[in-house]
Amino acid sequence: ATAIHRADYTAPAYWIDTVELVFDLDPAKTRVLNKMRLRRNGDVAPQALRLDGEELNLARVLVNGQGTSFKMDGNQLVLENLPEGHDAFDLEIFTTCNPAKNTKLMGLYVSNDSFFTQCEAEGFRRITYFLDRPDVMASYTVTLRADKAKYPVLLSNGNLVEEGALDDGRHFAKWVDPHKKPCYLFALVAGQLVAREQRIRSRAGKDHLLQVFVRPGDLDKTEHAMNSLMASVAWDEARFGLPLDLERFMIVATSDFNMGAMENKGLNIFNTKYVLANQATATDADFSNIESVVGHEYFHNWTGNRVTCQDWFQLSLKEGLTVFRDQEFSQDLAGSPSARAVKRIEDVRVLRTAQFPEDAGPMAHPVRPDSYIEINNFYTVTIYEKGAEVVRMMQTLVGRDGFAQGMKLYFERHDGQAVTCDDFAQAIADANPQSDLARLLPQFKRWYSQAGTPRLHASGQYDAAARSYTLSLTQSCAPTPGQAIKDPFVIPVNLGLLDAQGQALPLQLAHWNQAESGTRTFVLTEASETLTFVNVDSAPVPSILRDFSAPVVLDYAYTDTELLTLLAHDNDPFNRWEAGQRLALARALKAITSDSDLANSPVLDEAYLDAMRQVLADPALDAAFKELVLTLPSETYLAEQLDVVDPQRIHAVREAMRGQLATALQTQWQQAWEDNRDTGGYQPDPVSSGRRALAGLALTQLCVAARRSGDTVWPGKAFQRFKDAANMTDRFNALSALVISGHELAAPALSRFHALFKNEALVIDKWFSLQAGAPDHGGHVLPAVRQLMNHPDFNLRNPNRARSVIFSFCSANPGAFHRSDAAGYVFWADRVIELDAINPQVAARLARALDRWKKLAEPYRSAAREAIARVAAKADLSNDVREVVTRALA
Ligand code: HT7
Ligand code: ZN
Repeated sequence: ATAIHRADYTAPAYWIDTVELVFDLDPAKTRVLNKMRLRRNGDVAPQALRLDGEELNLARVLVNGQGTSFKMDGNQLVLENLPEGHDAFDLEIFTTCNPAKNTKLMGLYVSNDSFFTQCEAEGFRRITYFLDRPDVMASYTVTLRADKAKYPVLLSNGNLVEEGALDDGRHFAKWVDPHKKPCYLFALVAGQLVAREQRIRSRAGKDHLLQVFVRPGDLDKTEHAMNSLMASVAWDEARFGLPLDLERFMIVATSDFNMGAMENKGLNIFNTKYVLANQATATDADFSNIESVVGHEYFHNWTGNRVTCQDWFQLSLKEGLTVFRDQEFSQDLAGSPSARAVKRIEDVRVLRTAQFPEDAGPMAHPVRPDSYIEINNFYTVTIYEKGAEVVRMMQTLVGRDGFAQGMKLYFERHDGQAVTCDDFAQAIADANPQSDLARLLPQFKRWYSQAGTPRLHASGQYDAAARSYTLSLTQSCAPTPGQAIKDPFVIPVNLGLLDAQGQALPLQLAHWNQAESGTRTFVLTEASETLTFVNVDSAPVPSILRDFSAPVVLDYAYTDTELLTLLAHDNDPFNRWEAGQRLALARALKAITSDSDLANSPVLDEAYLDAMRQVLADPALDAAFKELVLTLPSETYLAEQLDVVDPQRIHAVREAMRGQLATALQTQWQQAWEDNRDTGGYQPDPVSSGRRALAGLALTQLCVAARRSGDTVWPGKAFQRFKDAANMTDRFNALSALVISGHELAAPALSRFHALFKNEALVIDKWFSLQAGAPDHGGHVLPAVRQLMNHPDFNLRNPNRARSVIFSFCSANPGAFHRSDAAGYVFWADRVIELDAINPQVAARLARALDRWKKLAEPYRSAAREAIARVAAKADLSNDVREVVTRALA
């Protein structure tokens, strides 16, 4: 396989204006008649038409109704004798494909006896021969024909213009999409489905039909998705003035899906995980994920669909921007400043535990990559989450209103076009000509071109005599593959100063004539800069990077006293939480890098424990925030702070910290449990879900403490709670408390849970995942995982199920996966190879579990390299897996 380079982009040699597709749907042999109207692109030198196709049987090619000569060049159909000149001509292609055999879940496939499509990024070529690239936008008319009893519902993009009966029990439906679109946004669905429907009227007075399609029996789990969709429509109109541009907007759920969801124009296709929820089967986290994924896909209707990407290197143009929009949507819906901060902390946690490692590993790439072998490997946390941070920094630099103006200009300029990240940044800057963004745009765009996480080193100096405070800021960024040297980034630094008692200090730079209160944004552009504040009455505690104003690692040698002040008093909730994490991190790192005996030398000291007691007991703090502060940094996050990683030591230290926190704060945990155990009638709002989260953590900690002391009361209470719980969040939290604390009641609770929910696939995924992700006691998890794979409910072909067992173990359970006997890595290699033959996209994601192998201590490092090399030695690997393992070994 060869790499594709961004610099090689050329415009298409032909345009496709209209596409008429007729599908005769049959699982084993679907016939596809594709009639296109094309014309040459006059801006490009005359050349042959090369159409992409994959796993298709070609039966007929006609040009203007006549047979024509053609040749195959690899997967491309090449037509050389096309009409000359610039007149449009008709091209008709007839192919067949086999959806029932399509285990890759790209193109047209069968799931639970229904037909679905997935065309992004390059799936349309598995349906028909086409110019499968995002800058070719066409008008689509689609006719679906199928057996009426088996496939009563026939859906495609746009408006239903005709339907009726055919011979032999078949029927048809004809759909016309009023909007031009790239083929990656094409979709069809056919099957036995039922819909929740809602009619809405927009602010502009237009009527729309919203529909959520699911399998019969699941309708009672669609209310939250529908509410989320209605909220999304209202939010995009209110915040950005972007209305729904379709008469009908449909969401369809399928249980076989490679990712979370897909924004096909007017016909979003979703993984069931991000649609189906009721209080008995879904947790608060599920409810919240559904809200953001429904929002995300809906927001693509403008950012991605109305304005799309020129080429796949621009993927973050739509994904980073749309993640930013869904994050803002969830924050706006959350309401209170504290609930907004909780959402921000959760988003930053994802960035730091998944994206920072990616940026430091073999797959590091800029937000706008320069090359790829397999585009499916670039649907990454860098494109999505770091891309969203880049958009967020733009908003910080131009202000919220300025950003809305920028969005308006972006759509005025580019509606209906396929554009680049430069076009987006230019529009935001041009709408704000006086802003720092406009002034610094070329330098700011280094965030798009340079990979790696910058480090921001800060140090402060207080001069009591001069009443001045100097803050020195220095930035650096380590080399990443193919980029040895980095130029300085534009880093917006949100800053506040506190006095030793935690009171906010006014900010006044030497050249300002008056002081400012609160948070100020300072824009760092040089490798090193100094800020000198005057009229500072006492030595300040700096609160740097408030609200995480840039995706960087902040390096400041905080003392414990400073951190305790920030934790107790900072009025930026993000930095309050951050101070607690830094306190825990310092203790964890000290214990990990020492060879102390954890049984005899406690990791946590009284100062830390007391600070946590105060947080737990503070009536002014929301439960959700307390839960975040009391949750220790993850093992993955701890590993990222170290040059050499011993996963077993990290696991042991974190478990010791958890145990100590459990025992030392028992009274406060009990109080937290009593105060929050009953949240009344179930509502998935931020306040009550925060209370359930804290009650859940308290119960786990009480069971952990009980395990240490031999007490049986709390495990008994957890078991009772597990049986009596009125919603899945409480039930699952109680079950997790038993599993995490390793209590013997976990086993009967797990079998009861399975029996109760055996017909609920998404709940059974949780059951698998909890066991595969459980803390390892004496190496028991890997054998348990092997047993789970033999369970009758396990199915490697179903991505959700594969993820619930294999990924939960290999990617989310480092303490169990990294075994000194290498058995975890052997298991990983076997599964990557096995999955690759079924679904390369899913296999390639699993292959990334060992991205950071070079940091591992021996014997892990050598064993991991051997496992990766074994995968790489396999001759017939997919491009997807080949690219990941080759980069890992480089
Ligand atoms: N834009 C969607 C991407 C996606 C996808 C990509 C590759 C293979 C399967 C896929 N399913 C969905 C998802 C999104 O970001 O909204
Ligand atoms: Zn997206």
